[in-house]
Amino acid sequence: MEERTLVIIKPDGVERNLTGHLLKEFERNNLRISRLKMMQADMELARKHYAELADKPFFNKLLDYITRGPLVVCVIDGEDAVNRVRELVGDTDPKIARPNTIRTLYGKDKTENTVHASDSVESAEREMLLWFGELYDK
Ligand code: YYY
Ligand code: MG
Repeated sequence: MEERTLVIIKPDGVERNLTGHLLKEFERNNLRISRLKMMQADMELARKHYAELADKPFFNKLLDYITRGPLVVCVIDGEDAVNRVRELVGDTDPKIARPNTIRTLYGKDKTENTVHASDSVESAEREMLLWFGELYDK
């Protein structure tokens, strides 16, 4: 099914000049970038984005990291886009992700793992509204 998903190139990716390379990885895999912006998240936005993790011991560390510098937020479209993007991005922990995923190749650790990708169509809708302030038609 044709889907849309939200992808964020996180601060460690932008800091290490990986933005162009990572965007190209998605395009190379026949996924389409339909929205794109660079911005810095404030604490309020970061807290909303990661709301489901609020009770985790790493929550404050995660908020400090995700707000520390510019990030690139995009909407990516394509057939089965949510799962295909998650496959390209790999496991949360770069150490256990499959070989050749973005996180195995570039992630530093379980927090600084270079890219965010929505985990479901419902999460994607919520996150697109949060980051772009618009609802998308199905
Ligand atoms: O969806 P995904 O990003 O792969 O992982 P989540 O379990 O949703 O966690 C979101 C985010 O939280 C993860 O990308 C880094 C951070 N995090 C962390 O800092 N430490 C952990 N032990 C687990 C997750
Ligand atoms: Mg997640």
